[in-house]
Amino acid sequence: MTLFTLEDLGWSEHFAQQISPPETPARVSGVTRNGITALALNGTIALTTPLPTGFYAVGDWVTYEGALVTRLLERTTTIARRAVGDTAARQLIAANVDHLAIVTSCNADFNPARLERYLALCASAGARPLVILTKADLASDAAEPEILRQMAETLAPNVMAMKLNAKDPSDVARLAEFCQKGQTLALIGSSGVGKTTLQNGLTGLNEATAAIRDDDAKGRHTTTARALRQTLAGGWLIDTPGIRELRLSDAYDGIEAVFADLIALSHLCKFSDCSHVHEPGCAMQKAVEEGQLDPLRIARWKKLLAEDLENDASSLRLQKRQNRKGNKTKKGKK
Ligand SMILES: Nc1nc2c(ncn2[C@@H]2O[C@H](COP(=O)(O)OP(=O)(O)OP(=O)(O)O)[C@@H](O)[C@H]2O)c(=O)[nH]1
Ligand SMILES: [Mg+2]
Repeated sequence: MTLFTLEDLGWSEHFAQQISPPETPARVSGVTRNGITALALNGTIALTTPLPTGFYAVGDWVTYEGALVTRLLERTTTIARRAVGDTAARQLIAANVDHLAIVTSCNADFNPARLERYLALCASAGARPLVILTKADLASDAAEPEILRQMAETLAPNVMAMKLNAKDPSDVARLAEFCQKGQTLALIGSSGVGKTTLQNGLTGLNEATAAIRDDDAKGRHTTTARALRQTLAGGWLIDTPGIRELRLSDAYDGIEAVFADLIALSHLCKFSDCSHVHEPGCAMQKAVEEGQLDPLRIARWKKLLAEDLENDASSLRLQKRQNRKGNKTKKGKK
């Protein structure tokens, strides 16, 4: 019995041109250390992989034969971050996502620097960003959610921000247009902001959610695995575990896209190597003086650029270390 068509699963020309008969595609719906689950035309299948499973992301398209993955198809978008710990490795979060919903709540979680970081990740992945401000119903000042929503829309070009109550079905229905047939929406953000609450509203599932802690309003990291689920609107949703601290990986393009306003201003500075601190003729300082630009935005941009440089340096160090190890192994074999 056929449960899905490839189009139902989000298949498109981009993937069709990568395979030829008799290859059979399936879409990755879950990844564990030991294997992956995928959605095929007749339902969910368990697959083993020739590569470590960390090479696959929820949302990926693969081809398979029997119970073995034969090929990973080139992605349209890759949502990835720098792995936790002292490593330059990239950790995959999701793949082939059309819209990335950056979820934050109208409480202490709202933080422009954090949102810019997520927006840079989204831009470097090539996905379309959405900022979702949950818990609008809990705001102590009724005007605050709208103020935060408008602020979120100023943090990068072409960002749409929505404020809502994730527990209210009519509010959640506003997100259905981003996860209709063939469309994939991923939810990302800190723990406790309401990602799974949104997922449950959009899919009709009843996955565990948990109240945030009373003392610091932080979440309890209730969701522990990424999963691809079908929405009531006929599309796909990827819920993800809460992120403690997002570190960007290889995100220079994304940072440039988010801070396009500052880059445009920097071209107007008198000196091409202006540091935007004290030089005469600095267009950024002028914009600050005229009240057109928040000086904190400049500071946040510089911080992300510095972090990106440091990431490049540590990736290079990692690469060199791996090359040295490789050379030693080769020598040992002689
Ligand atoms: N009043 C209200 N409560 C909400 C809203 N969104 C989420 N909550 C509550 O906030 C708590 C955390 O929600 P979850 O959906 O578990 O959060 P999460 O982002 O999935 O958290 P992790 O899985 O830990 O990453 C739950 O008690 C939800 O009921 C909202 O918009 N309004
Ligand atoms: Mg959750």
